[in-house]
Amino acid sequence: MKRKIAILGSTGSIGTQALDVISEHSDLYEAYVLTANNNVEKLIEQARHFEPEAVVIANEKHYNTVKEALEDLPIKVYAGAEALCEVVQDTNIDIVLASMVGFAGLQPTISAIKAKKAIALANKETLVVAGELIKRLANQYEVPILPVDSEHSAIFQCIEPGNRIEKILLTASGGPFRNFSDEELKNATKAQALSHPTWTMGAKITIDSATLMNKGFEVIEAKWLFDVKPEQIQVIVHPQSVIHSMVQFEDGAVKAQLGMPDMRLPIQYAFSYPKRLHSSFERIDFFKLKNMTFEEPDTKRFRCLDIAYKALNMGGNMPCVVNAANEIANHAFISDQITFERIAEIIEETMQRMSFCTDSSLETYLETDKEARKIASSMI
Ligand code: MN3
Repeated sequence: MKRKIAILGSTGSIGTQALDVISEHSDLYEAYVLTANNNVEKLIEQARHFEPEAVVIANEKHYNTVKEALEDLPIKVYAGAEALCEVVQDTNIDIVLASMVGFAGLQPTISAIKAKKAIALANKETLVVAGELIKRLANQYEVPILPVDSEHSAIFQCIEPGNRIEKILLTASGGPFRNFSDEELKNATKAQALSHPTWTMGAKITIDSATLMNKGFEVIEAKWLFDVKPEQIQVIVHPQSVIHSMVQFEDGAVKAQLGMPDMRLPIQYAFSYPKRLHSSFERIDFFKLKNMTFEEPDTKRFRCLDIAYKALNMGGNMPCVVNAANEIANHAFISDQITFERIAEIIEETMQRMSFCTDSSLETYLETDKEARKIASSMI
């Protein structure tokens, strides 16, 4: 029997690559549900090609367009955020790939956990905002959370059941502005940020990668996925992005997972775990790999990494505050409303102005998110 996969965010970078993996292994997997936020054209194209059981367009105003375009096919069409939460509960679904962008990924993921679906998690904001809650629910419903983020997939491939992790060595490309002077950083543009040196990704995560907030979020993500303390996670800048991350054990041994930068590998591994499947992805040629370098992250110029550590150490609703403020600031930068430097400032100021709360309920996160967005928006 083919495993049926629901892809939340099928038109994004991870979603389309997940569909490549499904095409490559169509004897094993089937795209059962596809969803998009606004990208109607691509969703329709994907639906006509893969003929899933259902599609969801989150933005309700596009419902009629999608419905009409798929009229001749036996595909159920739904719209709205509620529908996302409902569709993942279909009893036939085996795996839910959470690859939506931002806070929007949280509630459908919770809904999928409660319906006992295996979660392939690409949406890091879910663990950033609500790590404690998600971990608790995953334990309660006995649901595996399989990391799709390349670093966390690497760590997942390195860990040994029963052997304690001494340290996680989380690698970072350093982002597109790594070598910028202070002056260049001041005038950094979104176009410069969007030309990421090693990974091709969506706009939001590319800007997060330029500020190092993406790496900060990955630190938080690693804490929840692998149950380690913040001080056990060390970020190492490795611009070649060949080592996807490493784990150091109690005896000092370090294991690394290496590969060419290609997200299809971690996506495929999350689907096939614990087995590995054949792939035709590019292999590493060690003789062409002239060097691998390692640097300390520059947290003076890229303050978002420290901000994330601070939020993680504070705990409670602070990571949720940081995520919300970051989504607002990130979007404002993409829309040319603020300079690059303002991103970190807006996040820090939002943290100062928000009230701290240790409760880890969904209601608290929803409220915190709303309030933090309001405060961050008022600074733009
Ligand atoms: Mn990553």
